[in-house]
Amino acid sequence: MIERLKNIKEEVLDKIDQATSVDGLNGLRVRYLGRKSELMVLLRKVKSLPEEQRKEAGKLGNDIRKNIEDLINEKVRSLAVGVRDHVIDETLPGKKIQAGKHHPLTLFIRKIKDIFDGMGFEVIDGMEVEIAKYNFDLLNIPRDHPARDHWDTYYVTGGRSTAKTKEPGEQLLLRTHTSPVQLRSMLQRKPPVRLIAPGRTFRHEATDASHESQFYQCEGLVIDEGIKVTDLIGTLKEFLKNIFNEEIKIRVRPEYYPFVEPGMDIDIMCVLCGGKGCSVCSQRGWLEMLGSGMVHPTVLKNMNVDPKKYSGFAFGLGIDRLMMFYYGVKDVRLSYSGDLRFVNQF
Ligand code: FA5
Repeated sequence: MIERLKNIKEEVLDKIDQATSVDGLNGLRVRYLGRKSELMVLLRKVKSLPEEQRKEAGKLGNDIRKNIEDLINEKVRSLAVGVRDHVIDETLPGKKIQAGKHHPLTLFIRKIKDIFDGMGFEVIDGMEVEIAKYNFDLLNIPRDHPARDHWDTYYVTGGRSTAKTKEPGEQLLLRTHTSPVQLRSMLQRKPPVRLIAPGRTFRHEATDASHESQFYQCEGLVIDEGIKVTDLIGTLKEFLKNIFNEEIKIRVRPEYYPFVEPGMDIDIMCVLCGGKGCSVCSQRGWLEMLGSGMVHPTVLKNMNVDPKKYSGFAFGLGIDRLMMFYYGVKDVRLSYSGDLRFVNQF
């Protein structure tokens, strides 16, 4: 019996080695370990062997059975992994790869930068966490000035500021507009300057189709000898013509901003409704697009620029609203919804 058991072992090890499929291995399992298999029949006969052979044959038979079982299981596992990792079924349809998309605001800001770059403007960055001195005081809006009400401000307590010049007791805030960049840019420059600074701004206000509590502005600043209001209007018209590839109807309204004199708001005729009135323009037919004006002499002095020699204009363009016009987006809040169905359209 011992000889036969050893033969069975050799035979089955050979077959396991040659097996190439899980089905084949399961067949070997039935053939060599099944109730009616030769090995099992021999094992059942062990108890009738003479005493001196019984122990050796019983141990050998059980070891062989366990060995066969382990080897079959191991090979089944390795074949299954092989199927998962290495075998390619070329007839299966390919997996769809989700390509990333740029947000429409990113695309639009790039377009704005390109156009101003082409018009000879420098493009600079500002800080989102500012100090009150640059967001308000040096822009001719001292503490207690009623104009501060126009900008519903998120003040920041604790935390670290990106504003390196923070002095003790200085109030930190999320900038309410990009205008502080005017002052900061002039810390390192002398006229003539021609620059834009696109970036995020924050206001604590109720949201609707054209108002968000975070939105993008693009500050513009030009300072040189003999700069006039007509330069401001001409620059903005040229910019809009470049964006839309056509002449865009604008209207200029006097507006008060403490850091410019005279100050004005510039509206664009709503291209979504053709001036008839819709939800985006609040039924007015016009959409307020930017604030602007001639830099106030006090602000020029705060920039260390001599107002007797130089003059300048500044503007703060609402990027989100212009982007809405450009792409035909009806609600500014979609930009910040995180909804990929929105982003995937651009
Ligand atoms: C200002 O913020 C001034 N700093 C602009 C300025 C710069 C004036 C330089 C003079 C000289 P205003 O609050 O009007 O102005 O905002 C400017 C533009 O930002 C608006 O015309 C509008 O297009 C956009 N804007 C304002 N509030 C929101 C908002 N809640 N959501 C989306 N866009 C907004």
